[in-house]
Amino acid sequence: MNNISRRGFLKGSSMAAGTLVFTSIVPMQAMAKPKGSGILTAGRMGAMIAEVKDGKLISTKGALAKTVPNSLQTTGPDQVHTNARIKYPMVRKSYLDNPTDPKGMRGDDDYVRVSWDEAYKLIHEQHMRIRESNGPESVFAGSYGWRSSGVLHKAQTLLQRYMSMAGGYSGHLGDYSTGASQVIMPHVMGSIEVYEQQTTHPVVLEHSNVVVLWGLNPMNTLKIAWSSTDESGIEFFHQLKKSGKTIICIDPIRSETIEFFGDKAQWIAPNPMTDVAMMMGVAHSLVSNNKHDKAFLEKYTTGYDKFEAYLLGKEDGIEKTPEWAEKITGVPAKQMEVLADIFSKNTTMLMSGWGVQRQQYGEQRHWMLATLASMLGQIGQAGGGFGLSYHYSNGGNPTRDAGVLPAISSTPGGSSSAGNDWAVSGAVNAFPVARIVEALENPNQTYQHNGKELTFPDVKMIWWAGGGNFTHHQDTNRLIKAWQKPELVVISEIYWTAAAKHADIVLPITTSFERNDMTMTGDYSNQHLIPMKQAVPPQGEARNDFDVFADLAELIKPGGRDVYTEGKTEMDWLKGFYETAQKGGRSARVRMPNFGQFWDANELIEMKFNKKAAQFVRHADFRKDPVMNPLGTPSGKIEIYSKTIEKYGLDDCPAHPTWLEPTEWRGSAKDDELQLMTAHAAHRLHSQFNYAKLREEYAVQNREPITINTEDAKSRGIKNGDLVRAFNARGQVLVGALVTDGIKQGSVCIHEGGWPDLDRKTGLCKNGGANVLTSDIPTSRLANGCAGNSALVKIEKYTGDVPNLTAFTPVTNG
Ligand SMILES: Nc1nc2c(c(=O)[nH]1)N[C@H]1C(S)=C(S)[C@@H](COP(=O)(O)OP(=O)(O)OC[C@H]3O[C@@H](n4cnc5c(=O)[nH]c(N)nc54)[C@H](O)[C@@H]3O)O[C@H]1N2
Ligand SMILES: Nc1nc2c(c(=O)[nH]1)N[C@H]1C(S)=C(S)[C@@H](COP(=O)(O)OP(=O)(O)OC[C@H]3O[C@@H](n4cnc5c(=O)[nH]c(N)nc54)[C@H](O)[C@@H]3O)O[C@H]1N2
Ligand SMILES: [Mo]
Repeated sequence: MNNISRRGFLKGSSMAAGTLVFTSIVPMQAMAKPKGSGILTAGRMGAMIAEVKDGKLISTKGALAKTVPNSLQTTGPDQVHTNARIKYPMVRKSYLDNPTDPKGMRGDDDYVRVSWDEAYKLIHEQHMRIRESNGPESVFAGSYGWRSSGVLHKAQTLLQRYMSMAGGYSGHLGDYSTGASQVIMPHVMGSIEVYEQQTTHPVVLEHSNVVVLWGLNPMNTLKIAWSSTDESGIEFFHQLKKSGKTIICIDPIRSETIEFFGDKAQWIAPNPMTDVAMMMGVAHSLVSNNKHDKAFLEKYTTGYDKFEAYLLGKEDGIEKTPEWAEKITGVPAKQMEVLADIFSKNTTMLMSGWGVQRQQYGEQRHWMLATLASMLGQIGQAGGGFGLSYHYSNGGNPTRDAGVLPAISSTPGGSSSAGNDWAVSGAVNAFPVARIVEALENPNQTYQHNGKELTFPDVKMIWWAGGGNFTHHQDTNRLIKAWQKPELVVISEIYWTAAAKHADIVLPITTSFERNDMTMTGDYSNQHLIPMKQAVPPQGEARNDFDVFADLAELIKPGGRDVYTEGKTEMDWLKGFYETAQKGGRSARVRMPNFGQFWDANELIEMKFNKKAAQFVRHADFRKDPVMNPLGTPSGKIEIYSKTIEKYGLDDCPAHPTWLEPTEWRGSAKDDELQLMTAHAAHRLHSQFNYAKLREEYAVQNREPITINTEDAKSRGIKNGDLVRAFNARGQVLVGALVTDGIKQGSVCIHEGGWPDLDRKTGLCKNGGANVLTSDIPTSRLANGCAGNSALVKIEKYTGDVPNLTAFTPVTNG
């Protein structure tokens, strides 16, 4: 299935860097000594030094020099030694009693400890029974999530590798992060934009006069990267702060980033979900003052005339003036006029994050941003235009000349012609990842996706490895109901998460500190190659995902293990990956030491800076010559009006950027409802580390905090530090009040990622999991993206008995 891979862009971006001609003697690439002494390893949060004493991991610290500390780098000991870990394979009691017709509810049963062999046997028998009677489509292995980094121990890929040997599976399309934008942007720009190299940091620092942070919080979100952070992004924003440039932050919350900029930036707080109206207010002001770049629009875009007719009210009778936008956004009209003036007079870089598109009608946000940038005429110009990945994986850090690591593939041998007689088959069906509950509720039903009619599979078995679907998915209570539908749910996990507590079979998995692996840093930069060395032995009976699936492959048919592992051990695989990187590096004049030398040195490799790549300007080629370098859209130009989308005939995604009034937003709020935002947390990676000591940095009375505007708190008799009940028709959560003027009145925020901890009697989530309250709607039928940032809630001071938190209590031998 054509799934967008987060690592797919690596190929493209290293090409963009250009390859130098191999000339004379190539010097050995620098091996860099990490800071401090200990074992060099890495995670999403960067290179780390691990300290071990008496067989225990006692500390992890960042291994690269930095200006701003990264709290997530300290979580190693908690990750390994927390009481929340799964120690042995466990089976839900009623399931073990009768696997073909179990009694009871998932999430409401005891667990029984079993041996690994018993667990394997049970899984194998039931998996094969379900597969034989219902076909490969009935087995969902689309298992999404932020499993630990590394090129070998990739939980989802390893699961798919096993499922492909078993005859195929149902998978997923897209992701939760950019579901809307990665589908709309190819129609508009011919590329997904969200996972692509940005105009570089040095170019922005040299050429941009105005930098706009339109809904991004990089000081939080750059603490991690998909592979591992190269830590350049936070340094870039540090330099930007000192640069004296005009910095404008548009966010309903005075985020950590806005706090960080202090008086060096201006904060504008629109109502959540209204950015399209705000951009239209700015666009209208450009047109009425004749400041839009007509030559650019003519040469590089198509359909602007239709959009302008809409903007000026010729289509629907409503002129999208700044005054019109003020009523929707709560931003003064004058301010939008000032922005139009500033943007058009200066080299302006419009950066945008992704929270704005994780909302109902999320497709419109970046389409309108690209339209506004087109009207400013600076796309493809040094320091101008727009960028959708400055807040993520260090977009903008120049791409290095590098030896790049490959990774294990989802089918043995890398393709279906693997030279063995196994029926190797990939995903036989795939649905948009955030539609999982809709899929469970509507087996064999058709639905619209990106102009196609697709059919949901009839899912009978689910295996989740390396994802936290009970925290990441919207409307937890609806999920719990739908979760009862399959005949078997298997979870491979490190911790007793809510998902594990709602599974039939639970398998204990190692953390990345308990195995050997490797990673690049930076996603776009390939700045370093880091050994991820094992620091401590596997804890309890935990096993590596790799070994679990290799064992199960042997049960499919004798010899299966060798097909799965290709006859290689962990270290054999790593040596092979390294040698591929080494070989690839040679063509870019990068020389790397031999594997043994590299591995023993306990040092990382810093790849070679490329001056040309450091001057990369996104869409510069297109700007230079749009005929020779057309965009990948049907017209080859930026499509402000899309005839393709017109043909789809969707009410919820018209053919040009449109202000569509959401179902749940401030404008539809009744009584004293408030709009809920669910931004990503500073001291967590989604649900990961929610149990860790870092919790003390943010928890209020040991619950997730809810950020409430001072006026909204006052009118409800809520004080800072109070326990609060937040609720709507979908559910209720217990949270702790953080009262501040740093959030737009009428809005509250509970960060995504708090582990659901539902009280069985009252249904109250005792930990404050945001998704208990969010609505499980698609962004639109174009992209079917996650719209977790769209919900109304009420809040009140909590006066009932205070329940004990059980979110992190492990299930013990029942
Ligand atoms: N309301 C709302 N909801 C959201 C969002 C939002 O903004 N608002 N954001 C969405 C976004 S962008 C995303 S990406 C998702 C994130 O959702 P996920 O990526 O699912 O979240 P994580 O908490 O990172 O889950 C990773 C899980 O994998 C486990 N794990 C780690 N390493 C390994 C391993 O090696 N093997 C195995 N088997 N397991 C491992 C961890 O213990 C953890 O439980 O959430 C989405 N949900
Ligand atoms: N520390 C940490 N870093 C992470 C993650 C994490 O969980 N923790 N998750 C990673 C992942 S998977 C992803 S996808 C990215 C997420 O990156 P994003 O999706 O960009 O992150 P969010 O925190 O959801 O939103 C960014 C900012 O947008 C603001 N915002 C929300 N709604 C609106 C709106 O309607 N209008 C405007 N103007 N602003 C709005 C929020 O207040 C927030 O400050 O981050 C990655 N980095
Ligand atoms: Mo994400």
